[in-house]
Amino acid sequence: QTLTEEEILNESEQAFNERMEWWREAKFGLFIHWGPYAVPAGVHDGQEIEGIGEWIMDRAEIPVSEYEEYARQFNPEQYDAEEWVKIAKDAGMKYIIITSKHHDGFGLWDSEVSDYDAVDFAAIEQDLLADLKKAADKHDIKLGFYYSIMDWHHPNAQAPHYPDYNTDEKSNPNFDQYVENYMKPQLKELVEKYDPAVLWFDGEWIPEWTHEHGVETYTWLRQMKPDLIINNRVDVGRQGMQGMNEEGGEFVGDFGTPEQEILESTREFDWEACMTMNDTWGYKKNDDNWKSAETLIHNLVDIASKGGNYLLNVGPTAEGLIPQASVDRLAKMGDWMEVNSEAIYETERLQHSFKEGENIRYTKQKGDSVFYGILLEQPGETISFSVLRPDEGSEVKLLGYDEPLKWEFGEDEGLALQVPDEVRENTDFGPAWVFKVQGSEVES
Ligand code: H79
Repeated sequence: QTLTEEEILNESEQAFNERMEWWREAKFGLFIHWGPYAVPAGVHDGQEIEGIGEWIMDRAEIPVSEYEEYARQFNPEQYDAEEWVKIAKDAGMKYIIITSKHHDGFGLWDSEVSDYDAVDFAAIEQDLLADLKKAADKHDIKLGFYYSIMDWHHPNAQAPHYPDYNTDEKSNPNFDQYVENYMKPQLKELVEKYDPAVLWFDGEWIPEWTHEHGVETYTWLRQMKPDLIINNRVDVGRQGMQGMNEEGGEFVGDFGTPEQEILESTREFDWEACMTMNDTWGYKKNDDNWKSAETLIHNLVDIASKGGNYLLNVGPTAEGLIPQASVDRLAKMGDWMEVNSEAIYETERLQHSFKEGENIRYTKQKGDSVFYGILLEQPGETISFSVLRPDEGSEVKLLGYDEPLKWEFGEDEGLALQVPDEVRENTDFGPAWVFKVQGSEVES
C-alpha cells in the first residue's frame, strides 16, 4: 500500500522507530567502495596521486575519455560475493553498503538507461550486485546502496564543470534532465531489482541539487518502498564532514552521516559514522597507513556508547579482493565481538555514556537494569565505574571470564571493582574489557 507524501513527511515517531529498529540495533556495518578507480589504484601515468583513491579522476584531472579506459579494464575475476559477506559477518557486521555508482558515474549493475556500467562498458557478464544480494540474504546480512548524485561522467550532470565541481557559475542547465531521465530511473532499477534496505546518497553538495530535489527524491523512494532507510545526504542539510543537519532546518533523511569522525556527544538525530581503515575509500595500492585493530575496536565501542552506528570501509582491488590488511583487522574485530557483542548490539546510550578524561565507555541493554562498563586500556588492580551503581549483592562479571569479580560501592555509590591478577596479566581479554553490571545509572 502506497504512502501519501503527507504520510511520509509527517511520519509518526512510532512509525519512524519501527522503520529504524533493525538499523539501530545493528550498530556495525561494512562500507564497500568499488569501481574503476581500483584499476589505477592511486597511480596515474606513473605518478602517485595524493588524496582519496576514488577521487583520482578529479585529483589527477583525468579527461572522461581517458578515465573510461580504466573503466574498460575493470575486471573482477576473483570476486567472490559470498566471501565478502562472510568477512563482514565474521567481523560481527549486520549490514553492507556498496557503491552502486560513485562520483565517476560508473554503475556496478546493468543499468537500462546507461552504457557506462559493468556489463555494457566493462563486459562483465556477471550481475555483481545480484551476487552480493544473494549472498547477503543467505547469511542474513542487510544490503544497501551508496549512490552519488554528483556524476562526473554524465553530460547533463557534472561533466561540464568537472573538475570545478563546486563552482556555482558553471551550473549545468540540463541537470533536471539528468535527474528525471537518468538518476531516478537508475534508483528505480536498484530498488526494483535488488530491494535494498538502505539508500546512501552522497555528492549532494553540488549547486544544482536543491532541497526540493531532496524532498521529491526521498518521498518518491519511500512511496516505492515504504520501509527504505535513506541517509541525510539526499537533502541539503548536511553540515560539512561532521555530517549532521543544519540546526533548525526541515530536512528529509533518516540519519546523519559523520565522515571520518566520531561525534563528541550524543544527539537526538540518529547517526552513523563512516570511516576508513587506512587513508582512502577506494583501493590505493600504496596506502599502508592502516589503523590498528585495537583502534578500530575502540572506535566501535566509542560510537556505540554515543548511540551511533559504525560503517567501516573496505576498498577491494579491481580483481575483486578485499585487501589482506583489512581482512586481518576485521577478523580481529570478529574475535572481540564473539565474546563482547552483547555490549554493542541492540544497546542504548546512557545519560552519561562517558566521562571526560576517562578511558571508559558505557552502554546498556534496552530497559534500565543491565549495563556495560567498557575499559579501553589495560586494567590496573582496581577500576572505578563512577556512572554505574550495581544492585546490592549482585554479580559483576568480565565478559569472557567465568568468575564473578569482587566489588564495593565507591564514590557516589558508584562501582569500585577489583581486578584479579589473572585478568590483568592476560591481554587476551582486551583490547576493550567489558564489565557487565546489574544495577542502575548513577544520577548526577
Ligand atoms: O565516498 C567517500 C568519498 O569519496 C566521499 N564521501 C565518502 C563516503 C567524499 N569524501 N570527501 N569528499 C567526498 C570530498 C568532498 C568535500 C567537499 Fe564539502 C565537498 C568539500 C566541499 C564540498 C562536504 C560538503 C564537505 C563540505 C561540504
